Amino acid sequence: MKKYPMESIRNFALVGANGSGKTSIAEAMLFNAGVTNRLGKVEEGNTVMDFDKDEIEKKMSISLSVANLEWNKIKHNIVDTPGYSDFKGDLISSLRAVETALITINPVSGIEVMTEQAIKYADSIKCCKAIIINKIDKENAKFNEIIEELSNICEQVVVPVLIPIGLGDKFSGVMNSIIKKAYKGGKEINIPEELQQDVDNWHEKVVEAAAESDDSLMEKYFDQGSLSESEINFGLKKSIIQCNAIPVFCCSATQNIGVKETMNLINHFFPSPKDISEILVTKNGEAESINLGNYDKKLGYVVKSLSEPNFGEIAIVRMYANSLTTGDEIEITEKRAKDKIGQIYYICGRSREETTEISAGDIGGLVKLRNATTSLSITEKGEAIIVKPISFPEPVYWKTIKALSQADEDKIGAALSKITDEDPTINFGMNTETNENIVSGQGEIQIGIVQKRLKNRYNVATKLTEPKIPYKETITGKADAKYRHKKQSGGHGQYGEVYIKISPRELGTGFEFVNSIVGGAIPSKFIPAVEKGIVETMKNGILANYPVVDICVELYDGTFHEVDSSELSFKLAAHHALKDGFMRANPILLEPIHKIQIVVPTENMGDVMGDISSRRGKILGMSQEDNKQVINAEMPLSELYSYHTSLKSLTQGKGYFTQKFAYYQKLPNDLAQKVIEESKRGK
Ligand SMILES: Nc1nc2c(ncn2[C@@H]2O[C@H](COP(=O)(O)OP(=O)(O)O)[C@@H](O)[C@H]2O)c(=O)[nH]1
Ligand SMILES: [Mg+2]
Repeated sequence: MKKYPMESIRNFALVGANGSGKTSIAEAMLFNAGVTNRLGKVEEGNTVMDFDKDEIEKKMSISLSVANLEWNKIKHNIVDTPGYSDFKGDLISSLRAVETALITINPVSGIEVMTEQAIKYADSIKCCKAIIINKIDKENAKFNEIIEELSNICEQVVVPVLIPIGLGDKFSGVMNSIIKKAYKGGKEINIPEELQQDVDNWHEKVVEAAAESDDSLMEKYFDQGSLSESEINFGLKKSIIQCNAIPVFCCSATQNIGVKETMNLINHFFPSPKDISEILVTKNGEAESINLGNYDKKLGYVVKSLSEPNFGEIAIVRMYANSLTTGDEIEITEKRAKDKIGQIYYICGRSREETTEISAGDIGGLVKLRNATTSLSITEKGEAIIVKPISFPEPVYWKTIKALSQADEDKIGAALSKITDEDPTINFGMNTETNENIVSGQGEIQIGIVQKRLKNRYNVATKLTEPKIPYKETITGKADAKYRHKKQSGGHGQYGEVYIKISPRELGTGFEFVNSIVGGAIPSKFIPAVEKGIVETMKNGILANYPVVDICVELYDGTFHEVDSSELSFKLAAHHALKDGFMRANPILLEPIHKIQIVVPTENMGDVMGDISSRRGKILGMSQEDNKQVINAEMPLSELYSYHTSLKSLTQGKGYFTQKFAYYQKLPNDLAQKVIEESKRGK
């Protein structure tokens, strides 16, 4: 397999909304480069990138995949990503592995949620951007309107460099605004008269963007009103690399119009790994930037790890500095764990080609590594560097997961830990308060796929149910209580008596035990048993079997018996005294409240606000951002569990939210009554 120097590599990720044609564009590129000899179709399930069984069945990408091709001596590493917000973990991960985000737009639906999120994530890690407006052959496709919309939402200057000749069924070719030339069927043609003005206008824009990248170009542009072709090329590329300009292309992936011209422009204008030598890292926990040119250790990043029985275990890796070779010893920074490099491959969809190294700047696959899982960094021992760190979003969707057959219950943990290794946005763990296994993530589709994979890969059938709420119990009043535990059964008896005062503490401050016994009313050796009796009773709950929190128990008196008193007797006395006193001290249930931030299109505001209040939510503030509203609110967890589904349906999929636990608060009496009754029934 051929090795490419850094300057001959272009790494880019196809990102953007579902159905905008990312997989189809990759397919057309691979076909044009001769990697495939026919143009696969997503609907027919024969594309290079959507090779997974679930992807073929659903006719959409659900996991990122990579492919490579050579175009005019330049190697393109293409990362195709899923466009559903449920899989935004893959979007985030892919952008950390490439120099350029190629954001795909469907010109009929315009700027969608995932388009904006892709732009935002790319900006947050200073990933260069380019945009491709696909599906120009579709009825009602727009171009100029999309450019205008993009100019409004992007911080950078948006410069159309490939402009469509005709829209919808009249789409027949493209024009290059840099060199002012038109192409149809791969051949140069004259620019159609009616489009001459457009090309001239866009050309002006390109020249301005190029001039702005460099002082000397700017001067020349002011003096002479124009720049030479090589100056434009130099300036525009610099602007793109500095994240000051976003070039826009257009195409029809399925008709393969504009794709070759796009590939030419990728060669010319996308940065090579050599062009971006400064990258952000954290080293020993501190944020810093390093210059890869001077960095003499191995540095890489695991874009995605896959463990599919039919496909094997493979980690897709982007090398940033130096090359990885078979036999190398590496360290996975986040786990501080060692691994040894075995076989190395270049990956193209489902197929692989064996090689001996992944050189700096390139992307390849490593097999049988134990620790190299999605989003982790590869370093040398003791380096402790994390590449382009970014946090993955908190879950917005939760389910309790249970094996259908009790025998499989033990298998769930190991199988899920493999599945969650592939996607850091999926979480799995036991909620020790409710004793349930909870799987959580970014949405229904993602968790549905998890369930499917458990069945297909590990043969574990499961059921998903709504998780229980981890309520807690506390009191709002004070009470005095005493209890004498006395038992005489033949020989040795049991005896212990305690007097306690219980009072509420501020929420969140925990439990306090005060021993104010004086004069040996209870011998000190039995005091720990009293506290233990209290703590155990609190753990199991009194009102409705939820743990008791934030109370103070003062042990102030008691009696004992020389022979019959024992630790057990005092534990039992404490248990009964607490139960009795607690019920007389105005017990209440507490429920978890989460802070949420919701982003919705302005036209859905009314419905969304109504829904928040019907979910006992509280609005904390609102602000307008472009054509959207950002709502800060609080919502009880019991209502949050179903919120993802509801918000999606209220906003036709356009609304989204993030959330975080905030605090516990009193559950209203009517609801508390229901919970108490349910708990009694469950007993
Ligand atoms: N008419 C037309 N359809 C397209 C084009 N590109 C993709 N499609 C279709 O749009 C659908 C979604 O495409 P896909 O590549 O899966 O989009 P992705 O979700 O962004 O990967 C598929 O049915 C494609 O055949 C295009 O340029 N023109
Ligand atoms: Mg796709």
